[in-house]
Amino acid sequence: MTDHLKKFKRYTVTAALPYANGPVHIGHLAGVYIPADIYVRYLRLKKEDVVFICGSDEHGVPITIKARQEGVGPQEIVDKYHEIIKRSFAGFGIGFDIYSRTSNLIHHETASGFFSTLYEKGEFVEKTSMQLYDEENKQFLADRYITGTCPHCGYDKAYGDQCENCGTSLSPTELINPRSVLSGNEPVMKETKHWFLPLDKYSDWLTEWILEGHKDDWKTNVYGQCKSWIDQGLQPRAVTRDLDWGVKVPLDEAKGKVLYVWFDAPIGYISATREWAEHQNTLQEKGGNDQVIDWELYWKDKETKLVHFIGKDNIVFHCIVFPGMLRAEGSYILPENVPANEFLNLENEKISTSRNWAVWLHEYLEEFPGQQDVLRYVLTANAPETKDNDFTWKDFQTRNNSELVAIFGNFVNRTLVLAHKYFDGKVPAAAGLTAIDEEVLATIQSLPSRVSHSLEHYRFREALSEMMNLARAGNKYLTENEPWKLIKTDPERVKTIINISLQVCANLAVLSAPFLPFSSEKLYRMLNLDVLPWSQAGQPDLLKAGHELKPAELLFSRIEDEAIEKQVQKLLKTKEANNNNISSVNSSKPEISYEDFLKMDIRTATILEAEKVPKTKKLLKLRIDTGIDQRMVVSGIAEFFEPEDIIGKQVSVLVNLAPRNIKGIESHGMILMAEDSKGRLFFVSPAGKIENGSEVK
Ligand code: B3M
Ligand code: ZN
Repeated sequence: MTDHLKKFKRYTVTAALPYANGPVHIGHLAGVYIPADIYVRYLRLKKEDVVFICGSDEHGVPITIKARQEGVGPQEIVDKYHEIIKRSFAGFGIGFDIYSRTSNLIHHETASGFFSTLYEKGEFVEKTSMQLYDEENKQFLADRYITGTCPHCGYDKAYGDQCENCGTSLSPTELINPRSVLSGNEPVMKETKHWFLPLDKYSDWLTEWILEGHKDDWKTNVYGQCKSWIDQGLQPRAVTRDLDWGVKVPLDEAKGKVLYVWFDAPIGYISATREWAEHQNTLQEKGGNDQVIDWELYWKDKETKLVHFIGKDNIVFHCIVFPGMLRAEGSYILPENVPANEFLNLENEKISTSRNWAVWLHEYLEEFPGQQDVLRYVLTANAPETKDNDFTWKDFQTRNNSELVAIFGNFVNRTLVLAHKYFDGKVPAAAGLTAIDEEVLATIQSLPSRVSHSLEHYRFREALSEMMNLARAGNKYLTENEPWKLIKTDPERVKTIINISLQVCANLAVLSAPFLPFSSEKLYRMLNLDVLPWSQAGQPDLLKAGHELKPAELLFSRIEDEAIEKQVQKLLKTKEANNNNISSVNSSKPEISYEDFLKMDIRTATILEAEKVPKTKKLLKLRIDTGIDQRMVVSGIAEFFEPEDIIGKQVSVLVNLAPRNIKGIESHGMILMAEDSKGRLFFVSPAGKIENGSEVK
């Protein structure tokens, strides 16, 4: 049965645990945390029993790499970013019940216990395999610790697991010229033992559970990825790693090994739930309450609906691997839905932490104080729900000024101001409803179920736009009825108009709460109302006649061009810095003109004879055919090449270099060589046989 139709007793909602190796940005918010927060706020308003779980993912290789880069230990890194991330989420009102961390003891115990259970049940297969090893550092190398040239696009800083230039997933052995990040040496192969979860065994079950069972209720992007993984044939997955940072593998024979971060991280949801329950129970005890929260109900009871909010790069782990683990364990429920989003780009470019191409949440909070809802709104209105989407500062400004300010804010403000002006801040009574009034009341009544329907199907953009339809309807109602004119001729009628407008405001306070919690709270305050449950939405009399209102406050304020320009400039600076970086890395020499370049006459030539220059280690004396002539060249390549090996080789030669006397031999030109970072030399040879004397230009 699809998840939208089933009735559940309680909800466990998780949001992906961000890696604590950097701050969080708008891509995180748009992809995961805002939709999750909207969903949870909605459930809470419906008075559902829900726990909202998140925390920092503090293990894994990227963290150890970041620590190396910054010259500190991994613990220092995670301590720093855990705090920054936690504060950013709180700043945007993401209302987790707990924001935990996987370095907590309770997590280590839970994850290691989970592994032991599976181990004892015989759910793993053990395999020894050959893995890349750095002999100098005496350490097996995680994929991220190996760099080399991408076989697909030629990018020379590809990682062992992925090329960040062309996006292809790689395995370290595919890299051309692989190097250890630790020592710069070429890694060697060494035998190591690991434990694998045999996902191939779960293929039939996954087909039935996802491909048949969730065809209609999982998002097409999620379903599609699952299908393609399953169709490709699932392979056993290693759940352990040779690494010294993480949850230790609880086996004597596994010294120096930790659980793979993708094994321990999702268990982090469970550990965090346990931690939350323990904490709640302590609070309750202190308060003399003996009602005990049982964390297991949130993970093991069939009447609990488990929903994972994630980004699209996490789909396989949440839909295939983690469910496989839960099933292997046997006592857990499975996710009912995994509403993953696609990616958000920034000004038409992929958001990138390493290139600093992002809008960082902690910076936004400082630069746009009190404007959290604006970003929440824009990121929801433009959420990458079905495809990648783009965030631009221009669009941010437009949506604020012409939607939040001009429609929602303007309507609420006019209503409140008029209520104070004409009726002394007391809700006037409505009487003698006209067709126009009935129409607005019908909108009020019909919207909650529409918003609910969209939210329950994880269509947050649609839900937001439905909510805004109410503001739009209110705005239009006010504009068309012009109470500011009618007040002179028909003050009775104005009472009804303001009453109905106020009812729209009250309904907006309820409906906007999941999306714009800060503004909704403000609105409740102006209306002098306590927060209402979702079940009250849709009613035409949330405010009784005579009810006293509080003074009007501005809900939203215009964002001016200067503020936007400042952000655009900031991004331009980033771009400049990135470009400078590239040129300083790539070239250590001053710029030359094209004319300078044209002065060099470089030709293809063939080595005819080669011999060592006596009493030198490095020099070879070469006779070459340049196509123009035959001549002698002395070249410092003797450490890398045996004379007999290079005879007949085609090379490139700078032929118009002024003759130089080297060790008593006149050298007429220079053989071009490429030198790698280890100082090894390679000929720069034409890719195919070509006549001597061909110009290289
Ligand atoms: N930390 C990956 C990510 O941030 C990972 C998510 C874990 S969720 C259990 O994309
Ligand atoms: Zn590539």
